[in-house]
Amino acid sequence: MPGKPLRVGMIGYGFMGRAHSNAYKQVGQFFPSQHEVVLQAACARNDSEIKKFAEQWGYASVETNWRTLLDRKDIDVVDICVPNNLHKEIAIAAAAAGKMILCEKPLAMNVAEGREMVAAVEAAKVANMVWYNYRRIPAVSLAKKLIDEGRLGKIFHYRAKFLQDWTIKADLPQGGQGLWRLDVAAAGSGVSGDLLAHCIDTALWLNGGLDSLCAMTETFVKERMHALTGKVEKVGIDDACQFLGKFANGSLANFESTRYARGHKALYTFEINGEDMSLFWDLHDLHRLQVFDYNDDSKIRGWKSIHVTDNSPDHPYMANWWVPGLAIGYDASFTHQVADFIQGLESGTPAAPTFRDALQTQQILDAILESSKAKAWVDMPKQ
Ligand code: SOE
Repeated sequence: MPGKPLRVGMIGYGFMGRAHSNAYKQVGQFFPSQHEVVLQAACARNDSEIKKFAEQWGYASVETNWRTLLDRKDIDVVDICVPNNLHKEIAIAAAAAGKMILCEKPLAMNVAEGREMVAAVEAAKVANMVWYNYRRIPAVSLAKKLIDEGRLGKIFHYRAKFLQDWTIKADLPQGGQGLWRLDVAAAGSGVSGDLLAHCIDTALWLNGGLDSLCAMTETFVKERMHALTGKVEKVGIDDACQFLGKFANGSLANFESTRYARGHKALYTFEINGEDMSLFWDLHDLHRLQVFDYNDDSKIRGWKSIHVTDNSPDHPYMANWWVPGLAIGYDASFTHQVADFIQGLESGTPAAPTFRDALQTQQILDAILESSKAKAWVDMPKQ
């Protein structure tokens, strides 16, 4: 029997539009629920591109104006997959129209915008979530389980990096399709909001809140041609970013993100060192969690590599996939996020990160830019 329809209105059609659409298509097959996801409409200004996208992914209709999409009675949930400078306006209007909202990360351009978005979804009482997908890679979710079971003991260090190398060329333009991430007016920030935001979201989830930080950012290429104006313009984003900090649990934070690490495409890694156990995870080897357990018999003690593919409840999400030993990939993290969102609707306990949860990441992102500018430590607001 078909479930209750959850009719999606997708706004945007870039890389993330594809990642999310793929998740909507997969979720019902692997995570059956009382809901049935329906790809109802895809929306973008470019009529021919959005028609192509809708046809490829199976959306039933297209719109070229997001306000028209929000007016439609046959849309239950809006997916905001557009540059960061459009998140706030669309989210606030979507909340007013009573739509549920799934918003691409980071939540907003800055904390002030993020607060308005939180207020809007909470006043309208609409379900909401931000696409911080890496929490839902089974090996990362297993790390959460081990931490929650208290196996690490006191945590001393949390180290995370997200390294890429795709903007090294100085003649790469800023702005426009795909390259809006280099344009501060569209993105709000550079690698801090685009890459480090993922590391921060995972860290807050695994290790709790951050009390203070001291950051350094750098813009290596100071001017780039702007694809929309055709003029060479100042680059306003951070090309690289590092910060030290202290978590509320007393552990020390060491974070780095860059698009100038030649040879690295999407090297997201984190390592957590506790009194009894250390954990290490690497996106390039995403189905493995490296574990060092000091409580192991000393004769066989050492780093072990857990292949997180057992279809038992011990390995999060894996019971819904194939048979033990067979890995799933990056795309599955989005499928898990939709599955959890639906479960949140059905159980009444909203899936995280909600807009309010993601505001905490936004506060850290703002503090990074503030600290770097002032060359000073910044205290985070008490949560
Ligand atoms: C940038 O290249 C990017 O696509 C980010 O925008 C995504 O959030 C990240 O998951 C992968 O890299």
